[in-house]
Amino acid sequence: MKIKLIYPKQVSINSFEESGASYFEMRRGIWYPLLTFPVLAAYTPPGVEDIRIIDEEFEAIDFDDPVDLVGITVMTFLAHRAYEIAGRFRERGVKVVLGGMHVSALPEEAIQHADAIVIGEGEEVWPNLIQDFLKNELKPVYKAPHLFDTQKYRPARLDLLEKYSKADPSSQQKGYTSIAIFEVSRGCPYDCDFCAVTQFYGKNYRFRDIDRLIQDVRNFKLKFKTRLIGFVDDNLYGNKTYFKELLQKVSKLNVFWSGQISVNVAQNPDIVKMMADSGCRGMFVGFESLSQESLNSVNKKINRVDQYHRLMELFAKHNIMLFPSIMFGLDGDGPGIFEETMKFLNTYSSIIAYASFAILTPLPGTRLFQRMKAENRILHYDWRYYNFNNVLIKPALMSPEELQNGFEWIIRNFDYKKIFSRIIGMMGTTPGQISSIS
Ligand code: B12
Ligand code: SF4
Repeated sequence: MKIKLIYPKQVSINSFEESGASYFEMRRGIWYPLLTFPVLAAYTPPGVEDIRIIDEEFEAIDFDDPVDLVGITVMTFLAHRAYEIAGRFRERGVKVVLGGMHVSALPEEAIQHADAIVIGEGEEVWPNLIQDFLKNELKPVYKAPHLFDTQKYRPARLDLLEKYSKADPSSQQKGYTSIAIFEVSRGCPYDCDFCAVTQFYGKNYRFRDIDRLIQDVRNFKLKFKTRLIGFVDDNLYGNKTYFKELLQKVSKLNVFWSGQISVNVAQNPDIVKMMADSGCRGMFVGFESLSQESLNSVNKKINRVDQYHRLMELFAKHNIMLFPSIMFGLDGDGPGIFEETMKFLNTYSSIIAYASFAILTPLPGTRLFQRMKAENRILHYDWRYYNFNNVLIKPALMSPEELQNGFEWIIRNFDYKKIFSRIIGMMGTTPGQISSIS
């Protein structure tokens, strides 16, 4: 049996992409992959001789390739392309399975484009789905019976992505800068209105057995000769005790690492120091807004604007670079928010490796979506625009044009040119050294 697992390509719909080109290239190009398919592949039962991952960003899909089953992951803004791909395979009788957050949020929509859909996490239903397929008894809907028990986590098949890994991270060659990504936990104890994570993975923070995780990293390090790793967790700071134990064990690995964390880590300077000591070189942090009123309006309760400077200073002290994530168009945002944000970022530009800017987007399945729909504020429902670059909600304190223009202004004027050198610098090493194991 031959299976293809496909990440659809982003077909952009941003009016100003040309002028903000470097920004969009950065957003797509240099990063790491999604762990979705390496994880799923680890749960594929015997009987499947050939399983391949195709990332359409890097490789054209061969629709004529003889294949028995196609799996596609669907993010909201990629749904249009995902359905197109599904349609092309189904035209010639190939069975297609769709999964991912968008499918779980809107199963009735997704099922129209697939032979089977998976609602929720895939680990437990995927083996059953394959068995059913082999018996010619594929069902239309597979729903995860409960949240996955992360203690049963299997090492992800990162080897399937090796073909897309850049030999030299600084080269212009297409591919992921690093495929050394790991998952420590699922879920988030917080519940921000705009976020799909808590709705999908639950408020219950579930974590992996740390020793097994450490073993996975060790094995990877030996096989792929790299010291640069990333954790894709939404919030590594979901459980303080667990996080401390993780840091203690990671510190023995002799790696450089990055991940995502919530602002409230600033309340605990000892932990920030431990992060640095264990090899942390960069963190993606959900600041979201410089307006407390805006943060409150989306239930981002853990963020306190008066802690932002403290966090910046702490990270600077420990030489941890920041990847702040900022959103515009929240209900407390007036036209002055763009300059205010730029001023804040410029104050700390020496420790900012990259900033991710977004326009508040009502992802289906979130509370924000329900509320905005009820208030009749959603401007349209074409998912192709749901890529965080377009105005989709009538803003409360400015016009949609002011919001779009302000967003474009900050992207054009924030300095992205030195990003790569900053990131390499952040790792305290040069590209050649990154791939040399110690
Ligand atoms: C790592 C990550 C990134 C990385 C890498 C992304 C990439 N290469 O595309 C970076 C930082 C670059 C990134 C960027 C963005 N991301 Co992102 N990202 C993630 C993150 C944190 C982890 C993804 C991951 O590996 N998860 C672990 C895997 C195992 O979980 P999973 O994908 O959900 O898969 C499981 C199930 O869903 C299911 N499943 C999924 N697909 C399929 C398919 C089949 C066939 C089957 C059977 C099962 C199945 O089975 C899997 C195992 O249980 C997620 C949040 C999250 N926790 O998932 C957000 C997330 C996926 N990102 C999101 C978004 C919106 C973006 C951006 C648009 C953000 C922005 N403002 O620009 C950009 C767009 C990037 C792009 N591709 O153009 C949203 C998507 C929401 C949605 N409804 O579509 C998420 C969910 C975060 C959120 N806050 O809501 N991202
Ligand atoms: S803290 Fe981050 S991951 Fe957690 S619910 Fe809020 S936005 Fe989502």
